[in-house]
Amino acid sequence: MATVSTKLRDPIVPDKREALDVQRIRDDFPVLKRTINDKPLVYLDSAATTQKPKQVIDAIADNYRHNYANVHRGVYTLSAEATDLYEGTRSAVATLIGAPSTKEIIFTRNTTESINLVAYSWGLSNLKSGDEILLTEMEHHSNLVPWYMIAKRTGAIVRHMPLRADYTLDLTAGLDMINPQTKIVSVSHTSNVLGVINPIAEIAERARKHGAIVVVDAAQGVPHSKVDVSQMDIDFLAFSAHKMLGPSGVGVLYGREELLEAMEPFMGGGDMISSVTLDGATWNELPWKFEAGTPNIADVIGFRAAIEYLEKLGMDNVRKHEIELTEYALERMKEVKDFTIFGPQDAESRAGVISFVQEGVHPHDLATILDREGIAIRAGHHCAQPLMEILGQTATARASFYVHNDRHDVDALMAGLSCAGRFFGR
Ligand code: 7TS
Repeated sequence: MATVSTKLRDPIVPDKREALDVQRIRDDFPVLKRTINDKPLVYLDSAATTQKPKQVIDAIADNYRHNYANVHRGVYTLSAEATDLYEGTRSAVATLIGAPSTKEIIFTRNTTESINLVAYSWGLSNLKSGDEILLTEMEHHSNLVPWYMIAKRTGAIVRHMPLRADYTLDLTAGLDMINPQTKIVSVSHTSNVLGVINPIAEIAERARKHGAIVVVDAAQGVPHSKVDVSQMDIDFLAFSAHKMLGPSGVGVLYGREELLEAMEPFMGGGDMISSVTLDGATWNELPWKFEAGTPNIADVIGFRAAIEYLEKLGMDNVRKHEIELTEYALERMKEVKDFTIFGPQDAESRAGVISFVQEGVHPHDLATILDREGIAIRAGHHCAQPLMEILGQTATARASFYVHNDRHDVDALMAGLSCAGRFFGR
């Protein structure tokens, strides 16, 4: 059962040079007042999903309390209010990612559904036997499996850009794999295991020369830095609200308008039609053509509060804060004996997600021991089994940072690691 601690950590005197005032941010997250096993919660699993600030929790509750009704249907006041709030989030998303039009923003359930939408809707109509789908060796299963499924149905071939020994993408070899047969290049913005940030604009430029479309899995990108679809010149971008302080059950697909116009709907039902007769149906305008059925109304509305929260902090400050913290963590991790970090060692060129193994300690055992200390990290294959095979691991431990983490959390992790080391006689 949850317990609430009254005094959790020493007050920090905010340092003017630091990008974020973490102490103030922490006050916004009710869950951070919890203890786990009588220890203050140290949450280091934001790459899996983020905790929610009270602004987001309140926005969702407010909608249910005051403005909840179905959207796009009713002429009555409550439905008009809910529709305005729902569509307001769409505008906020378009602004956040530099999309020219709200027609290009489709709400889905998550990144996974967004990628499936592109795979099924664009892929099934445009791919034929012998066409190539180019991915990378560092993808999450949600940017692998949908393409395997579509390749099976169309006869297209899936290829993977390789990694270099330093775990970054081998861009020279990767770009050479783009050829006239390549119809889709689908790449993660940031690896959820390695923390590698990929050179999307360069990949997109080469893909465009060969007429391939570019899909970006930005599940770990949009939450942590300024991501602009126009600057990267890409066709599709997928991400999830729950990894950026927003609610679970809301995802985004950005799609270039002319491509979305030409695509068939992914799912059929209410709201996505213009008219239906006994003989067939015609489709609604963008973006609603791709939003069949009653959407996740209150959570989409709550997502806006998350975007506003991040924008108030400033995405550049969010990124800077994560670099500072990652630099500190990488430095401190050098103290640990027989310790391997999978990913670049330079904080400036990577994200704040650090995968590691400690020799002689299974990652799951490590995560269990850390949990006893109130520290939440992820252990497992992180839904990237092909990458695990390349790393020669069945699992890694992984700590990931967000806006409410500070050096105290890294220090707690390091104390936990040495405690685990002692436990396993290292
Ligand atoms: N792509 C990447 C790069 C991810 O990190 C994840 C989730 C997804 C896609 C899928 O997102 P979803 O919202 O559709 O589930 N990554 C993780 C993780 O690293 N641990 O748990 C989920």
